[in-house]
Amino acid sequence: MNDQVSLNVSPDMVHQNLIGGRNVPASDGAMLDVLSPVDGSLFARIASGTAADVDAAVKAARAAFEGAWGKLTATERGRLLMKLAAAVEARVDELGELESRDNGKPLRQAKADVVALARYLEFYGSAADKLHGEVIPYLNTHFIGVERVPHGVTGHIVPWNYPMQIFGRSVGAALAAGNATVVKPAEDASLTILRVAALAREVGFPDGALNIVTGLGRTAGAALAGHPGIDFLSFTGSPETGTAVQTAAARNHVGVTLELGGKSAQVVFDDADLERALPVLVNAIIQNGGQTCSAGSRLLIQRGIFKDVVDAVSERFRALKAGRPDAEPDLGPMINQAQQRRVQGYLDRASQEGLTVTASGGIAADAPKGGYYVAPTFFAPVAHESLLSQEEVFGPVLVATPFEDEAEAIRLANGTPYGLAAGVWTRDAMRSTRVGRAMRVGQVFVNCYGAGGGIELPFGGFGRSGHGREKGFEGLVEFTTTRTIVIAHG
Ligand code: TXE
Repeated sequence: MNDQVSLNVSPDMVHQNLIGGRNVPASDGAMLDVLSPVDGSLFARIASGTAADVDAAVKAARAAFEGAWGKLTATERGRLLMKLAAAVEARVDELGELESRDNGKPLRQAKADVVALARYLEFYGSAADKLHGEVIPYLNTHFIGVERVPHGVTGHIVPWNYPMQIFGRSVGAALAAGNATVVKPAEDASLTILRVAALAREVGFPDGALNIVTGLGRTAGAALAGHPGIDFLSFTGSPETGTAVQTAAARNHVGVTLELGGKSAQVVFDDADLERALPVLVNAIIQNGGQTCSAGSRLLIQRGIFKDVVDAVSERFRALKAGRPDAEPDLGPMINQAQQRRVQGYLDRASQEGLTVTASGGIAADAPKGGYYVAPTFFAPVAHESLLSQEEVFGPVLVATPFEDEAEAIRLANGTPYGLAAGVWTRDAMRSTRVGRAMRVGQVFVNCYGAGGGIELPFGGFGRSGHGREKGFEGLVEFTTTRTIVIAHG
């Protein structure tokens, strides 16, 4: 029967928080239902964490930081992370299937996320003992050392779109740097993070180094953001919640990295290699159903080739299908009904603005009826000022806007409140460098588009896309601060 999705996971899994190395229910026993976006069915139950749970987790982390975890050398921490990387990598199928069911990602993408998580853990594990401080020349009578030290206890509020990757880049870096961590996964995608935390215990992480409190943002998330025992916060999610998290952090005078999404442009000049560009341009918005912070959601196309590119993109869009993740569709369902309605709301408002759909894909006939599927939709031309050009839809919706020349391309690309990523397509090397360097974003891709990939590459935003950097060595530095030691010796 079409509505039956037979992924290899138990339908009645019940998950508890992980606090101080123990699986514990929420302090008041409350649970949340986990619905699979694949078919809307009840799939698992997780603890609905409370402020008391967050408090217990922060205390457990502090005890670990001051105890067994804090006493490890950087090399020992690194080795544990490498062991965890190997344990994750050995479970690509299991974790991939769990993620696909929980989050709705095509199985292929979910497994790619597992591999990326293993790579993050490996990258940060191997970097743990390579984060060196400095010696500063000063007075001849003094020796000055600057050491990189962990913040202490770090809080990590993780969204649902790439749970494993975002856990890897944020928690992996924090642990490598020596912090003890408390993680609040998104209520819609907690299961793989809980599983990875269980693996961390199995490979020998000391109790309390990694604590997980699942639950709602407004309760568990807010309690973590505002907890006075947290020394640094990492948040990925919406700008609105980012503001709340940063405000809470400010009350405790602690730093925070915020990654808040984007409205990233792909700038296509008339000398671009279109054969190379086209599949990438489409994939950049379709990957993960457009629920990617660095999705290439705006196409800026030079006027002379505008019609040709729009026709070619339209042809590809018409062939796209959203469908059940185990059938390897172009895209799976949206994460939940709210997100499905949000995307539909943007499409409705676009039509009220007078926009007509240029091309759309479909929903596969065997997609379960209760799932949160949305057909990919392409609009061209769309005015730069319109809602669809300015706001992050976080769904499979692409807009195209023509430009005349380089100056206009730069103005349009930089013309939203966001600034996360950009793509530049041209065969002119000088222009690619000039335009690339004019982009007010954290990552620019020339004749390619990473759309979130790149474990080694510093990543983060300008403006409404947030601040601070994760990924790469830069991400490791972010989870440290410095201590300067001045030693008089003469
Ligand atoms: O985000 P939230 P939502 C964008 C995207 C999407 C929109 C809404 O445009 O359509 O945000 O998604 C926790 N204090 N992105 O509602 O609320 C929450 O439990 C502390 C972009 O899911 O930001 C979850 O763990 N925490 C994005 C996390 O914050 C709170 C990824 C993200 O949820 C909280 C996701 C609170 N008051 C959404 N309220 C990206 N940058 O990739 C919620 N949370």
